[in-house]
Amino acid sequence: MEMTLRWYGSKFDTVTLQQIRQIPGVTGVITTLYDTQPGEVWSRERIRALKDEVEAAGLHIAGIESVNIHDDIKIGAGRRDEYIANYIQTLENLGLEDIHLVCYNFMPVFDWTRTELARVLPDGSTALAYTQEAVDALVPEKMFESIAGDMNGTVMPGWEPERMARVKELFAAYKDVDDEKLFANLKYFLEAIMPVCNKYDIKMAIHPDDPAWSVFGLPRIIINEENILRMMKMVDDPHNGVTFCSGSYGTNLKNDLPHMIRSLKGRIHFAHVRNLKFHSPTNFEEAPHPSACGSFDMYEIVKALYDIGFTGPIRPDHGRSIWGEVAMPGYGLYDRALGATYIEGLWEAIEKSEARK
Ligand code: DNO
Repeated sequence: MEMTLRWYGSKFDTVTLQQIRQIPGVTGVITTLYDTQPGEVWSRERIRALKDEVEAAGLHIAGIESVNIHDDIKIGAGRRDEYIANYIQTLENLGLEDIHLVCYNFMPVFDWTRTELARVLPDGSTALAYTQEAVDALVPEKMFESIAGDMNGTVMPGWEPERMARVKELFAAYKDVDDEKLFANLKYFLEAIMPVCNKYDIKMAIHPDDPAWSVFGLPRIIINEENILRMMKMVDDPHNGVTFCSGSYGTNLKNDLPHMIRSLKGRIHFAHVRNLKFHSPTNFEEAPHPSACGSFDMYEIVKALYDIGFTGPIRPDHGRSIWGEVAMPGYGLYDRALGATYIEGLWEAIEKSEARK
């Protein structure tokens, strides 16, 4: 595995490449062109400039998170073929710049959903949190408004204000899309892009829906082992793979995370490793990474990744806000840095004990 950190680019991130470079063991960043819109072609020049900036700081681009998918592709209407052609062009440009991993999601309307961005924990730190009760009490148009005050002036992924202003319109556009239609549209998209992925060895890594169930009645398909295996089979190409995100699949306590990892051997291209603490099955917060702080056995998760021979990038996922840091919720420096070294510690211990057997 390679330890990495997500970085949104110097214009958008409160964390610098120089800071990331000083986290022990971190050699790469997972980044994006954050100011591009879904459906747009990423130019080679902009990709190269991003690459040069990262490399000048002594790091490298380990992958892209995300190249977002235009809603027309998910809905299967409008200008979908044009947007798929643009996506293919972006993949080609990434391939030509020697970038071989792309994380994306296929969630309708909202990307990840949290109902609190700054829940105060007993130690005084704050974390992102979710309760189903809070979602049930909201109309979708108010979702953004209800959390916008805690964004610390940042633009959060999937929660861009321009997008949120169109929520009503987007809901209407998805009204005939159910799970089956969404699966079919995903298949159509994947079949179209596999040739360029094969040509440039680009691993596509779909991010799970977070939380891993339907919100506001919208279809959500990347939620459990059965669906993800169905997706792998429907376009059976090693470049059609997944981002294994423990914090997203883990929202549904029925998901056996180590078991899922083992069943996806060879198809996990990227891993997001984080812990959650549950107060009830529908009320949880994003806990510090160590097992002792949350509900997951992080050793078992990392061990499963080790056992399947995972060699891709891992990143610690959302961190709490600690030590007075003001950053994009979930994406500050300090708690993610602690997460990175903790995961590295687990990995080293597993590697050495396995070698001594
Ligand atoms: C949230 C992230 C998601 C993820 C996208 C991938 O922090 O995990 O926004 O990047 O769903 O496309």
